[in-house]
Amino acid sequence: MTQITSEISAAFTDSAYDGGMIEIAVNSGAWTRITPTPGYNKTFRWRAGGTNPYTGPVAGSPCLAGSITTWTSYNLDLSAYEGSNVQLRFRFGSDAGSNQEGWYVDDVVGVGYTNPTIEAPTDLTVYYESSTDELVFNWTGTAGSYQLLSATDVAGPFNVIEGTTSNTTISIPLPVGDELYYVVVAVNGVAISNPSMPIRSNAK
Ligand SMILES: [Ca+2]
Repeated sequence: MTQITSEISAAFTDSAYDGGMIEIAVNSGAWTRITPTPGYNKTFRWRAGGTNPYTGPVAGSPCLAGSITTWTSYNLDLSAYEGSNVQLRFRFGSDAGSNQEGWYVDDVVGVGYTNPTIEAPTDLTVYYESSTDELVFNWTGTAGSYQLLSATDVAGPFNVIEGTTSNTTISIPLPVGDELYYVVVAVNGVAISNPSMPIRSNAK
């Protein structure tokens, strides 16, 4: 959802001095412009006009600009990026002259996709290694990354990250204070599996 009020050219009605655009980076690559539906309504002015932004990095780029003063929905079709990790950013370009209200973006939601199902780790065990004064956790799983989480109650919430590993084992210092409960979750990007069965361990 977007609203915008920004400076446009009176003489060149397809052109803007200030405006917004959406960019995407695929698998941590370079930022490139992506076009929503409905599309951009103006182009950053670059052909003429004193100090206006014809030398800027967004020169000639399509943009949202002018006066869009009711909340308006824009859609981005991301189907071409299926299987990739993508980041989106909302980029505003402005010249040094007249300033107006600017660009508002709200209620950004992703729809129509499913996170990959990640198998929960199993067979979580723990023992105390006296030589290092550590708790050593082991589990079974096929994911590429795991987090060990703790809670003070067996029912959770398990919201303390004790460690992250690409292995199926991790060691942490024996905690001081109350004994804690632990679970392991498998992690893939922003997706997280269900937790393993919780396990309790001692503290000193
Ligand atoms: Ca301006």
